[in-house]
Amino acid sequence: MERTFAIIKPDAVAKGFTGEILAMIEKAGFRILGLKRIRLTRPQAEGFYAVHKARPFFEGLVAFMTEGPVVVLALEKENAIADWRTLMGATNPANAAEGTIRKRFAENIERNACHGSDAPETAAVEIPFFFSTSELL
Ligand code: FUP
Repeated sequence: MERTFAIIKPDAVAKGFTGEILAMIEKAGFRILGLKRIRLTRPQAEGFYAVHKARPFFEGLVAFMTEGPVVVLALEKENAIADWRTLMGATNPANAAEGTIRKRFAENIERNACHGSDAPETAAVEIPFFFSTSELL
């Protein structure tokens, strides 16, 4: 079993896609270990995306991620990291495959509906960023 970290981003939450995305997650065989609906603070968003700090899109990304509530999730499944990235689709929804979350729900490369860890080392940092061990059931 592998764990990954996911976010349903402010665009998708605001447009009322939380339920449909959670249904896609469960239908794809992920077990939801942890789930909360929160609004990221600026320090949280800056810390979470620290790896992108030097990128030109950083400020816009932080502004977007703090504009409204998100749903943070810890997911478990065999091959969870790769399978969740497949279900999300390409970062830019213009390149995302049919049936993926980003193809269905994302607006553009920035307002792209969801996040997923890109490697085991990333998941190992991102899950504890939002969940304590006792919140993972
Ligand atoms: P992903 O792993 O698919 O979420 O994509 P990246 O780690 O490459 O990018 C993280 C986030 O930065 C994206 F979800 C959206 C944002 N981003 C932009 O806003 N513009 C870009 O050109 C690239 C990424």
